[in-house]
Amino acid sequence: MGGTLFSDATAALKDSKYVIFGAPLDITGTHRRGTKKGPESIRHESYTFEPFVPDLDIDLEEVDIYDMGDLPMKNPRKEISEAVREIIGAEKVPIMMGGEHSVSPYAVEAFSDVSVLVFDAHLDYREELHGDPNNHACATMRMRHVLKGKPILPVGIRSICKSEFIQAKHDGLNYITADKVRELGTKRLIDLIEDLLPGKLYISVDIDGIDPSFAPGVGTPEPYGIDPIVVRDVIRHFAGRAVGFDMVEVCPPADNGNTAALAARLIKDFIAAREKELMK
Ligand SMILES: [Mn+2]
Repeated sequence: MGGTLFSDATAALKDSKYVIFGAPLDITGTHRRGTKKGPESIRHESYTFEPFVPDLDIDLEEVDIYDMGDLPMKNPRKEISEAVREIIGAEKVPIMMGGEHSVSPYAVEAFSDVSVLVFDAHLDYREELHGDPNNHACATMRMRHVLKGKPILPVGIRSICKSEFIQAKHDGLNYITADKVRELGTKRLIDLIEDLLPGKLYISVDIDGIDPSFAPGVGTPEPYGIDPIVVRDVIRHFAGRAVGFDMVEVCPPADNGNTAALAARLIKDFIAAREKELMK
């Protein structure tokens, strides 16, 4: 089966608990371009998986999921923040598929009270790049600005320019490098995230946080990355506290489909794990 909607997104909007949408923004990519095809490719690959997630004993066919399609990206900030405000106002969980990472701050600014967990290879902690504060290389900085003091924690980091390094130290920004993730192991990594991020969570997954051997279809690949199983297990652990989720930077022209498949699978795992947590 193929289709234009995410698999298992068969609910009507009014009955839905999860609202998936695409934000195919692709204007500031600095290396390989093509993330505008991300949502389409993730939806396509989502049909390769069984709806049943056996290790969680959750059947996604029984979960109310709605896919509202792609936003037009004529005014990305307005479209995304308004869509997310509407979704969370109706007490549903938004799941956004990028597009470049610049879309994440527009979603985060719709929330009034979240901490943000980011997976990324790149610290994205510039005030601007090429004169543009909304460049995808500025995503963490932008999110920090809209969070009004709530913490943001990038995990999987291994690319930081010198000015970002100095700025992060000056601001007291916590981040966890890919090497630190390996040193800690999953359980201690989860404990550390628990300590650093209180309350409700927004989870932003830049798929390039995962090693390019698992996720080669990205705009800016960065070797020495983290394992998708670690990302899955952290997402599963924190899903019950998550009120929003995004999956960004899948770049289909650089992909054989496996990166988009991994992205789709992580979205499904997020939903299944959140359902499981809410049953407890
Ligand atoms: Mn990145």
